[in-house]
Amino acid sequence: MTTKPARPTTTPKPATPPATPSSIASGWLHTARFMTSAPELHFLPEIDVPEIAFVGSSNSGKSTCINILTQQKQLAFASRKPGRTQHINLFSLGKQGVTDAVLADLPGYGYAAVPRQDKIRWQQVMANYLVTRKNLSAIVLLCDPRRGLTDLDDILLDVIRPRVELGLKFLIVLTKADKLNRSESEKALSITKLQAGGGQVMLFSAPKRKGIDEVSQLLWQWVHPAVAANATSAAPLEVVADAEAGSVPVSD
Ligand SMILES: Nc1nc2c(ncn2[C@@H]2O[C@H](COP(=O)(O)OP(=O)(O)OP(=O)(O)O)[C@@H](O)[C@H]2O)c(=O)[nH]1
Ligand SMILES: [Mg+2]
Repeated sequence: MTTKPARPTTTPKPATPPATPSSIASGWLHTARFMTSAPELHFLPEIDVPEIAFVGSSNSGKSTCINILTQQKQLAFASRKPGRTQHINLFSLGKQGVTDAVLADLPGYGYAAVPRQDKIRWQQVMANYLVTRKNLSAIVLLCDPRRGLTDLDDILLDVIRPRVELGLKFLIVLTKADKLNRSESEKALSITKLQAGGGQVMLFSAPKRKGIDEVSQLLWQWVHPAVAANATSAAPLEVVADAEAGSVPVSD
C-alpha cells in the first residue's frame, strides 16, 4: 500500500521584497513620534542620541518637510500662516521604540510681522541652541529657492561654521522646487552649492514628492554611518510610495 504525501497545512507566504536603502530610510523615518515641545532652551531635555535640526526662514517649509519625510500628516504643525511653529519641537526616531535619533523642528526666522523684541529674543534662543546643544549632530537648512539664502540664513551659516568644521553635518534643502522650472531649479542648485561652501544641497518639493528619497537616505546615513558603509552598494534604489504622505496638504 502506498501512502499519499501529506498536504501542506499552511499556504506559502508571499516573498517580502528585499530591503533597499530607500525602504530602510523611509521605514526608520516613519517611526517618528512626538517627544516634547520647548518654549525656551532650558526646557529641552538632555538627550544622548544625535539630533537633526530643521532650521530656516519662516514659511520655508520646515514642518511640511518633517511631515513628508516621516510620512505623517500632522506630526509637525505646518501652515500657510508664517510663524506657525513657535516652540522647539522634538520628535524621536527609532525602531522597536528604541530612540536612536531626534528631529528638531525650529521656529522660522525673518517673519516681518513679528515684533522686534520677539525677533531678537528668538534669534538669541536660536544662536544659543546652535552653539550649545550638545547632541546636535546635523542641520538641515530649508530655503525657498525663489528667494535664495537670506541675510539671516547667512548669519546662521556663520554661527554654525565652527561646528561644521568640527564635524557637524549640514544640508541645504531648496524647498518648493515645484515653483521653479527645470532651468531655474538647476540655476538655484548651482548658486546655492557655491554659497554652501562645499556643503550638500538638494531640491525638494512636497507636492511633487521630489527629493524625499535623497534627503531620507542622507538622514539615515548620518545617524547610522557604520551600517551605511557596510550596506551593499549594488542595492537598487526605489521610491517608496506612501499614500498617507502623498496626501500631506501643501498650498503655498
Ligand atoms: N508649493 C509648495 N508649498 C509648500 C512646500 N512645502 C511647504 N509648502 C507650503 O508652505 C507653507 C509653509 O509651510 P510650513 O511647513 O508650515 O513652513 P515652516 O517653515 O514650518 O514655517 P514656520 O513654522 O512659520 O517657520 C504651507 O502653506 C505649506 O503647505 C512645497 O514643497 N511646495
Ligand atoms: Mg513650522
